[in-house]
Amino acid sequence: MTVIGSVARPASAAAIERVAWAVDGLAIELPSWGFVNTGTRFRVFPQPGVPRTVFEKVDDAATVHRYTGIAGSVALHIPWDRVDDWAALTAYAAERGLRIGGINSNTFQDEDYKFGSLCHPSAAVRAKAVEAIVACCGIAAATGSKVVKVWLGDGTNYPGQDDLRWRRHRLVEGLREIHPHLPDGVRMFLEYKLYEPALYSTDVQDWGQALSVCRAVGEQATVCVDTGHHAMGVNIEQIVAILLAEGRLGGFDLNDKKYGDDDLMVGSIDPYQLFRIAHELVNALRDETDLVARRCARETVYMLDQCHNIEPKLPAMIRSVMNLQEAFAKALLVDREALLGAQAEGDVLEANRLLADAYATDVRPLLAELRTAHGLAADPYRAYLESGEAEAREAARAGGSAAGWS
Ligand code: RM4
Ligand code: MN
Repeated sequence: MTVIGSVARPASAAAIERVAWAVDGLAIELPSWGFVNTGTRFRVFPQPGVPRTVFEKVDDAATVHRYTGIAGSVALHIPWDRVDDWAALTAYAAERGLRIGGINSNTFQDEDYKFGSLCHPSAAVRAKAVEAIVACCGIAAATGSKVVKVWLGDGTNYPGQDDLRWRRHRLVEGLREIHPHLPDGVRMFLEYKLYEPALYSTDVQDWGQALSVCRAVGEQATVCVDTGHHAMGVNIEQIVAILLAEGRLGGFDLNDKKYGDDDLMVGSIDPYQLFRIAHELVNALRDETDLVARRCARETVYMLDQCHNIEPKLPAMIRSVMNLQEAFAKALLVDREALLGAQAEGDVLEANRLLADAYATDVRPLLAELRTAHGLAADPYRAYLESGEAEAREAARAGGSAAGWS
């Protein structure tokens, strides 16, 4: 019911039907590392109740899924989440309604990787990095994961430090070695980031570099868009549109930022940008004339890659899932027929109004009704806060050492 003043009226059935996909089709992946203690280089503020093991990370992800109903997979980071028995971890997740999502490789926290991993001048270090990512392919096979994610900290800090062109050759060569190890049906995601930890040049710096590398590497290589990994002012939705057109958008690492790679809750700083990104995805899903983009949009993975440094982590994850649902619900409300008409006629203002109006719609009552119809709490965030689960989680996890990024 939509409550306006004291008058309650049912939300229109047509509107509910249009946004239903945000509750029964959209799938969000949660990052195991989003539940652990994180901070900035200045300080990590530990929180009570933080997971101590990968099993407890899975428990937290399962809790977010239980409240939201659409967060049914959890991504792992290797070696942070390494276990001896992958079948047991996969079964543990499945008992809690979760699949194992992307296997994120980590070739940035070892002493040997000081000057890079796949792009390192030393062939021995490059071989070690290849082996680490090939091991992630094995973990994908053992857990039923469909994605091996490669994000590299590789780059240089000073002009002249290394040969930029040869670093690129080494990158392509390394990924080509890895590609045949991807199990059937598993894609490699190559994630770009403009800078950091390298401060002068980064080897996979932007979407164009990532796309051209993927093309050179093989059919299963696709680009991952981390929304926090762009320079200020970059038109991310256009990047998304281009990657969809090329059939090479693999997935997202979702978060929001004000300045750098801030890893704030998705949709918390610029919800209009998130809506514009969602619009490109929904537009591709509806486009019967561009089958490459449509198929790519269907397979796109929506993972959260966030750090909750000062805010409580589970409520922040729940809120993030809800922010995404709202962005997609608004995008689903865009009248595509009318938009195509306005575009064909060159009616700039009407085309823009159609987007702006959809964005301005308050979709929260529609989503609340849909959630209730699916047996979920109308407001998962409030429901979690009132459930007492946060307190129980803290009490159950007193003692031991909380997990972090190691
Ligand atoms: C990087 C990048 C990766 C994430 C690591 C922890 O900046 O966003 O996706 O796995 O951080
Ligand atoms: Mn990321």
